[in-house]
Amino acid sequence: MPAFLILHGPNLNLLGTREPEIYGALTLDEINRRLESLAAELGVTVRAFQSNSEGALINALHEARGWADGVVFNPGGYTHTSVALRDAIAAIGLPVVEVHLSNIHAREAFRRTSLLAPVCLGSISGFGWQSYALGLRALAARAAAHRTAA
Ligand code: CA2
Repeated sequence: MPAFLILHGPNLNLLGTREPEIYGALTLDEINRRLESLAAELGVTVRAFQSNSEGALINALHEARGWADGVVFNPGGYTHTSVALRDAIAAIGLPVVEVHLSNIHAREAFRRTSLLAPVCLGSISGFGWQSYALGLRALAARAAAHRTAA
């Protein structure tokens, strides 16, 4: 069964406590539970991990090479700054879908640039927690198509 890492970056542990008008009212645990239900529907498995540390996110991406078929990644503020995360995504050779709760193109100018998007399979932004769901659906469909082709 295809397995996917759901990776959450800095400050996303605070979801549900502040700024619900931008990031929605769900907590990170609630989002993870919804993604687990969706995974069961899609016939895939997911493991979720959140860190506020760039190094821990890089380690999680490296470790995913050993077990995951792809990654749904909300890099948070590191989206706009991290060459190290970009290098990690490029290095692991797994399909990574960049997701954002808010529409990063409709916010401050500094959020409109993603250093990571060019090395990701695709990017989904602006659909709240459904951005993660759409990313997971895309990876599950891709894995199914690759299995059929093999
Ligand atoms: O829209 C997204 O998902 C972001 O990745 C969220 C990041 C932001 O820096 C990106 O530009 C877009 C910020 C996450 C902060 O999350 C909070 C949640 C609740 C309260 C405060 C911050």
